[in-house]
Amino acid sequence: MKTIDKIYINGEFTTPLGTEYFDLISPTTNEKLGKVLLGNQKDTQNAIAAAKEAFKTFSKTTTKERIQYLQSIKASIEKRKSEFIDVMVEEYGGTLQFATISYEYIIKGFDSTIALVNTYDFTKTMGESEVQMTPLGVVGIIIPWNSSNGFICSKLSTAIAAGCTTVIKPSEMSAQQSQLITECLHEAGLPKGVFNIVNGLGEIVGAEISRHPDIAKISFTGSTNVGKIIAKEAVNTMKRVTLELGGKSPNIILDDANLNQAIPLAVIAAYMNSGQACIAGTRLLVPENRLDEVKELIKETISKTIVGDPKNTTTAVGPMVSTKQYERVQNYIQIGIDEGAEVLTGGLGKPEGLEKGNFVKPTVFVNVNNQMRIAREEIFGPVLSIITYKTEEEAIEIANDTTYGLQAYVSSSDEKRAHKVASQINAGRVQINGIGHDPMAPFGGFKQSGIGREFGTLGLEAYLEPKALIR
Ligand code: TXE
Repeated sequence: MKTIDKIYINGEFTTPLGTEYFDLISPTTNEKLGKVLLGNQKDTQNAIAAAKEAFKTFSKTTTKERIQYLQSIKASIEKRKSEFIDVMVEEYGGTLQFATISYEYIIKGFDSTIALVNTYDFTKTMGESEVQMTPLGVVGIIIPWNSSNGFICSKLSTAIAAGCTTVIKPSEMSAQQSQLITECLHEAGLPKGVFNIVNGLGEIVGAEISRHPDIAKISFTGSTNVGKIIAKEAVNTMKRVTLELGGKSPNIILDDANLNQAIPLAVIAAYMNSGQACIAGTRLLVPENRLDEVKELIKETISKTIVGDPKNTTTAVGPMVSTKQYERVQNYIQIGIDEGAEVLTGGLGKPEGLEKGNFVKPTVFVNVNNQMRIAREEIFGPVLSIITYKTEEEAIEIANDTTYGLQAYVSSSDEKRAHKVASQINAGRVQINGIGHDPMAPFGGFKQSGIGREFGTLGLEAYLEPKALIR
C-alpha cells in the first residue's frame, strides 16, 4: 500500500495543507493500491505564487539554457523507463503494449521539442517591424488519466521551450504516475518554481487554476464538458486556452479498400488504449455492398484480440480505468441496444474469467444510424459502431455530421482518392491507410473537439505572445 502525501511547490516536495485522501484502486483487480493526500485551494495558490516568481527570471533564459533543461529532463526519464511503463500498467490499467508506446512517444516528444526550439525564430520581421515572440507567463496544465505522464511531458516541455513556468494538476487517479514524473523533474535540476505539481480534485485545484488572475494560459486535455467550464472561467481574466477535448472519429472505408489491411487497422483505431482515447476511430463507415465482408472480418479480428491482464505482452484491451468508467461504458452499450442497434460481437457484462476488474467485452454494433447516441456521444471504451453508406459523398457527409472533429481515418487502395476524401473531412488530423503520430504536425480539434493546436510550430506559438515594435 502506497501513500502519496506530498505535492511539489517551489522546488520542494511539501506536505499539502489539504487533509482529504483519495483512494487509488487497481482497475485490474479492484483492490486498493494506496491513497493520495489531496491539495486544496491554498496549496494551489502557493504553487501559482511560486510559478509567478520563477517566471521573472525563467522568461529571460536563453534558448540554449532551455534546451539544456529539456535534455536533462529527458535523461532523468530515460533512467526510469521500466518504472514509467510499470506504473501506467498498474495504476491505470494501460496495456503493456500501449504503455511502452506512450513511453516512446514521451522520449520522441522531447527530441522534437528540442529540435523545434533550436531552429525557431523568436524574433521575426513582419512588415517593417520587429516582432518578438515572448513567453506568455504562468501556464496551468490540467490533464486527465488516460495518458497522464504523456500529457504532462508534451505540455510541460513546450511550456519550458517557450520560457513559461507551470502549475500542473494531474488527475487524482494518476497520483503514482505523477509522483514518478515529479521525481524525474526534481532530479533534472530545473530552477525552483518552474514546475509545480498539485494533486487534487478538479472542482478544487482545477477550478482555482481556471479562475486565478496570475495564470496566463490553460492547457487542458479532458472531456468537452469540463473544457467548457474551464473556458467560461478563463475568459474572466482573458486567459489563453488550449483545449484538447473529446472525439467521435469517423473511419471511412472506401469501396476499393483492401479490407485485410483496413479492418485490423480499424479495430486498432477503435480499441487503442482500451477505447479510452480521444482519437479512437469509433464510427466505422462502410460501403453498403461490402458490409457482409466487413462483418466477417471484424468478427474474426476481434476473436483474436486478447482482452485481459494489461501486464501480459499480448493483451490488446485492458480494463477501464475505474468502476465509474466501466459503468458508463455498460450504460452506453445498453443505450445502443435500446436504440435498436444490433450487437455483432461483445455486448453487456464482463468477459468470462475477468469478473474482478473493470473489463468490458470489445463490442461492435451494426445497424447503427448516425443520429443514435452511440454514434454521436463519446463513450470512451471499446465500443465500435458500423454505419453503412451508398456513395462517397454520403460517406463524407456522415463523417462530418458530428459535433466533434479531432481525428478521422480513410482507407483506400488509391492514395489520391483517399487524399481527396481526407481533404473534405472536418478534423484536425486525418490518417490515411494507417495510424501514426507526427510530433511536428499540429494536433487539435475542429468544432467541439477543442480550441487551438498542440505540437510543432503552432503548438509552441500557443505559449508565446507576439509583440510588435513599430519603428
Ligand atoms: O474527465 P474530466 P473524467 C472524457 C471521456 C470520459 C469523460 C469523463 O468521455 O468518459 O471525459 O472523464 C479536471 N475545473 N474524457 O471525468 O472530468 C479533472 O480533475 C477544472 C476525454 O475523468 O474532463 C482532471 O484532471 N478542472 C478525454 C481533468 O479535468 C476540472 C480524457 C479531466 O477530467 C474540473 C479524459 C473543473 N471544474 C476523459 N472538473 C480526452 N479527450 O482525452 C474536472 N477537472
